[in-house]
Amino acid sequence: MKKSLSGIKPTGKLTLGNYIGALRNFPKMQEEYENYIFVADLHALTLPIDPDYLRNNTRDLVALYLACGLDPKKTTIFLQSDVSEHSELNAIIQNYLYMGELSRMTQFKAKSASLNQNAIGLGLFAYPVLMCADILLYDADVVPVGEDQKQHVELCRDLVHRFNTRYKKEIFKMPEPIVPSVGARIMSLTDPTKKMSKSGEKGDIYLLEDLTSIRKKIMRAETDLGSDIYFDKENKPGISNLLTIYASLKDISIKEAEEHFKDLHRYGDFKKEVADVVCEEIAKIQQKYNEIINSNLIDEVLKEGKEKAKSIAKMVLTRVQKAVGIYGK
Ligand code: AQP
Repeated sequence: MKKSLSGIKPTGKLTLGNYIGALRNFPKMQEEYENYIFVADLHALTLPIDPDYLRNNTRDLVALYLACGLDPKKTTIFLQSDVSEHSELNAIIQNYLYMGELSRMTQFKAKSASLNQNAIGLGLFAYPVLMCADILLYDADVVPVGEDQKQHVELCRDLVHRFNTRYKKEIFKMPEPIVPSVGARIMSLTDPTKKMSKSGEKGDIYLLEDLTSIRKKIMRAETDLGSDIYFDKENKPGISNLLTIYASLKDISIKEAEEHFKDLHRYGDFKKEVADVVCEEIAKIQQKYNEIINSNLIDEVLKEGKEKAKSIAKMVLTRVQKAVGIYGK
């Protein structure tokens, strides 16, 4: 059976963007793939974060994984920090990636732009190295991600090619990014030229947000002055973003969504229908989340996930250690 692996950083409250671009697609993978989903808590340390906030977000994220349909019998759910092999593999593969290519990563450039240039953490710069370790430790065939993470998976592919060529053997499996055809980049509702992000502001919709507040944000979403509803990212970024959200949640194409709204000429009516679909989906998630968040299920799932993940990760790490010449392996 082919393997799929993905994860999310517990850096803040999960957004509708995280859900549509990534989380919503995770349970689909468990039907066809041996599925590994982790909480990227070491990655969460790449920018300053309050310890209690990180701990709470971690628990929330596991509860949301379960509430969104991940079944621990079909998916190995675990914490990155629980499997020390991630850090051990990171220490080896960092020698096969170059500072030039890491400094060209779009996410690094975006996240470091607003920082004091003399105090950019090494972890932020080296983020994609650890991400390569995450992927390669489980021999993942596919990695479902939103558009912003695709570049990191491409870098991982370069590393695999470089490493396997150097050791003249298939030490690492070549991973493939899976990016949703609709909804790979959901934008902020107040500024549809910016990505909706956990660390964003009032234009973002959170999975655990009050439904009335979500509805208000959608009704106030930034749009153009026209009245026709069609997809045009350049001239109608706000309408295009709402159409994308609608199409993703309805599992239809953008064309089908345009067709659905073609006779509607009032943005207010359009927004109301989008808000209905979003609130209906989020209400279901919140109901399940509330059942899970205070139960023992979270720790049980993580304990079992840790054991399963560790057994695979150990095997792959040993294979790599042998290949590079670590004594006694
Ligand atoms: N706006 C988005 N639209 C579609 N997909 C998105 N993803 C994130 N934002 C959007 C996808 O969600 C997954 C988890 O992301 P992550 O936690 O690894 O970090 P990120 O990509 O940096 O996401 P955020 O929400 O923007 O986090 P912060 O604010 O902490 O940096 C990934 O698959 C990502 O593509």
